[in-house]
Amino acid sequence: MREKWWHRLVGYQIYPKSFQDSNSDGIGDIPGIIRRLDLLQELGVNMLWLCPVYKSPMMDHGYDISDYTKIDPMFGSREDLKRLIREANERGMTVLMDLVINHTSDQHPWFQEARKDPEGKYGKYYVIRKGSKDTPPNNWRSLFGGSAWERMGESDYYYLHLFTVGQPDLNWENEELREELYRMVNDWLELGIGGFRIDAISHIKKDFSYRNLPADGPDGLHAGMRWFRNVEGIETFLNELKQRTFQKYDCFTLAEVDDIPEDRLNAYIGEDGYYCSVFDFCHCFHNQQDGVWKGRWKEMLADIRDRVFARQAEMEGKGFFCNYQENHDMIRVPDRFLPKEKQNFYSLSMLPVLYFYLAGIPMLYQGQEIGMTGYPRERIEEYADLATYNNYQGYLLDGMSEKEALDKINATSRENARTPMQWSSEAFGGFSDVEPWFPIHPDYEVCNVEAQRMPGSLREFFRKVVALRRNGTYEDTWIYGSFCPREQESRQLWGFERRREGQRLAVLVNFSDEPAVTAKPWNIRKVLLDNYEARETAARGEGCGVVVLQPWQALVLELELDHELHSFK
Ligand code: TEU
Ligand code: CA
Repeated sequence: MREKWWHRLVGYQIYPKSFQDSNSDGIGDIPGIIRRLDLLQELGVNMLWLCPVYKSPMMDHGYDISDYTKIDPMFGSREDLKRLIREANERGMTVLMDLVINHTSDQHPWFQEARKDPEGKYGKYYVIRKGSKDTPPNNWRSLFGGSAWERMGESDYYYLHLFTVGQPDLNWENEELREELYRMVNDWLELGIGGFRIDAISHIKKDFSYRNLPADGPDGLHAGMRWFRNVEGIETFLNELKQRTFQKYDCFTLAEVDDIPEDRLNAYIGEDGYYCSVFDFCHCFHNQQDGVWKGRWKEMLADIRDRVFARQAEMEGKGFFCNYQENHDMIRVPDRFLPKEKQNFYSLSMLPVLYFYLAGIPMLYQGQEIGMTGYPRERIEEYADLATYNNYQGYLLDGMSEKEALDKINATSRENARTPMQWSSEAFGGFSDVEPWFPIHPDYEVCNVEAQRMPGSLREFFRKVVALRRNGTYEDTWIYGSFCPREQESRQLWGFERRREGQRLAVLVNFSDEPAVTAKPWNIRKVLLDNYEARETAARGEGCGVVVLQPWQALVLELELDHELHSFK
């Protein structure tokens, strides 16, 4: 595999609205991010992905862009962004912006023009179709609930919005529009960013080969994914986008694409793929609080392991997934993977070890390093997100009581991950000196960065996890080493090796609350990381024997090279 600069990235996602306020308006901003750069450097990451900071009416917190060329004044100015890029670079970090080009805001001047003349130049920038007074062009359901179509005034025209009603989908079939987008993308790259996280890009091509489908819910609508996700023909757009923009800058591109069939992985993220990397979605819909996994967290983690390992095998030697456990669209991982009563230092510290040493680009989300969790609300009005409201309405329509619907929202809403960052035990967690736009989790008094800048804390453990991933002695094996699953028969252990000439590294984690013993001997040369380090745990076997693990014990190991090295695979 040809080496690339971005193979060495370890990312940290920032949700700017909730990261750090610098001008006392209760909203996080770019100068606030700059103020916290030293702490990010201390954590050890070398790539920052900023969720959108462009001009936006904030119907979807910035994923609805009304001017691609401007920074929203709420977040600061173009000068602030330039300073952030410079200061991040000085600390060895590169900055990714979010690229949202499946849709704009309905406040974008293009859409304002389209409203006036749906058949005119700008009407052709969007996906507009004729329906009739009460009947939209088809019964697709928006990804965020309700019809995906919105009527344009009193006319027969409807516009498509796969996301909120304030996010009309762009018409990628229109070359003129594509040219505008490429120009814009190149302008941002000229500013010196390291690349983009690319939003919802799997949806840019739509297939209109049907009108209505049988309803799949009480709302009479149909989820329609296969007509607007990874649709045949999207490849042409993706190739063109890459050639006209990213490729010229050798930038890092990380796309949000779900459900790529194995036979297309190479086209997507192979050496000459459309993108450098894509998020691996394979665990995203696992939540021990909800759905099929309710109350079955151990089985769930075993299932996640099997899926992640299968994905690793599919990807071996082809390219790089981005591995992560949290983002701004999911509840926090302690709540998703572990019941409340099982959340403690040991269980939380084993979580990053599960994914940081897999093949791919590891990514953290703000607050993950201190173990932030969700803040269940008592009233639906305490949520701010439109998608969350739509889901709530959907649950009521499905026959749930208000209490049941709210419980489900508390257990699943993506807004749980969007509470303000907890920096210190000061008022409002040091996030702001005024009431934040979205209430901070009351546990900030104990769970905060300042309290965890000391030995034995979760954040310190995350620092070690990152440092070991970037340690020059092992880094090439983490990046380019082969992947070999181990202890796969176990329902408690998450074990694998990474091998490269002259080096065998391994991860061995007990993801359960009971002690565990390996089935096979592990030929340990050196323990590189152990979340029980601070305690006496002589139980661990060294040398040639089987390994006994404490509940939640997470080990990163260097193994002896031996004759088995070649026969294992
Ligand atoms: O999310 C897109 C989204 O909701 C995905 O789960 C989508 O269903 C997936 O692409 C399916 O393949 C992104 C952002 O992360 C989210 O915050 C925004 O609200 C959304 O796009 C709209 O911009
Ligand atoms: Ca602010």
